[in-house]
Amino acid sequence: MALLTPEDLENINKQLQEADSTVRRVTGLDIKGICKDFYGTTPCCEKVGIVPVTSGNGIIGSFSESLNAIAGYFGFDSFITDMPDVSGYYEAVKNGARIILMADDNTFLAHNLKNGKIANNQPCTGIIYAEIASRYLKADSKEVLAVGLGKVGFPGAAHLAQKGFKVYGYDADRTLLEKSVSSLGIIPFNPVSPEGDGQRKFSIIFEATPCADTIPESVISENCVISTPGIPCAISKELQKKCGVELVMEPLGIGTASMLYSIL
Ligand code: NAI
Ligand code: PYL
Ligand code: MG
Repeated sequence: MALLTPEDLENINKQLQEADSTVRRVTGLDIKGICKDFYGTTPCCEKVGIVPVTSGNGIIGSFSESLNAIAGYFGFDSFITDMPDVSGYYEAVKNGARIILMADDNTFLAHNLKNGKIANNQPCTGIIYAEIASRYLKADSKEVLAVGLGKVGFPGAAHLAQKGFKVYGYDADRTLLEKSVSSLGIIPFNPVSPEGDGQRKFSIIFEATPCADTIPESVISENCVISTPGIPCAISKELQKKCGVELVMEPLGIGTASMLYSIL
């Protein structure tokens, strides 16, 4: 998994507020509104315990603090444990946590101890970014381009296909692309060197890769939305400006909101 850095998480509240206003402009609802509508849940009085984890590459500076800020932003009462790992888990439960948030290098989970529901960040992130893309008010068709069909991208692309979108997709890994074609009915489309029926432009693009500049100008239609959890960003700031792209991109909060709302 591509790991976050403290730099990615700088000014997380500001990043979240900016993402929220873009999501509102693009869909007519804010992130909270989309989560409520999509999962049919609302936070009530669930206390969230955030447990730092030292295994593998260890603690990421600002990770737990960012989760604490994000939980608060979405209306949850949260705290970070003093101790990490197993001792931290024990501390969280002893201090009344009903939801646990914790991540090692492979898995970032949210576990609701009251109802037993558990969420994984990767599918929750893919699904909510795809859901945001699917709600684009100015979309010119039900065609969407999905680039990156890995642990975040595949569930997002599956969600779009399941919602009735015609999904054009690409992954640099041929096996993953073939799996998406056979199991989701995705139409192969390499944005960088398209084959077959020539160049297409999209007003909805969903991207989930760990690479920069994966979306070339040639596939971006006027008033396009790019909904992308992928870090670094799929397009440069210059291209975003030049093409008037509505960019939904934020490093941690939208996916975490999706996890929390999904387990209420
Ligand atoms: P993954 O490694 O499972 O999938 C990434 C996929 O992108 C791979 O299948 C790879 O073949 C493909 N890929 C790489 N370069 C490509 C290119 N130029 N064109 C097409 N496909 C390309 O990774 P995962 O877990 O799906 O994460 C994807 C990205 O999302 C990472 O940058 C990760 O850090 C980020 N992420 C962001 C979150 C957020 O809240 N913003 C949450 C979780 C992950
Ligand atoms: C959850 C993110 C989204 C992108 N990459 C994922 C990542 O960075 N995972 C690692 C999280 C490790 C957290 C560390 C801590 O500070 O507790 N163990
Ligand atoms: Mg990217």
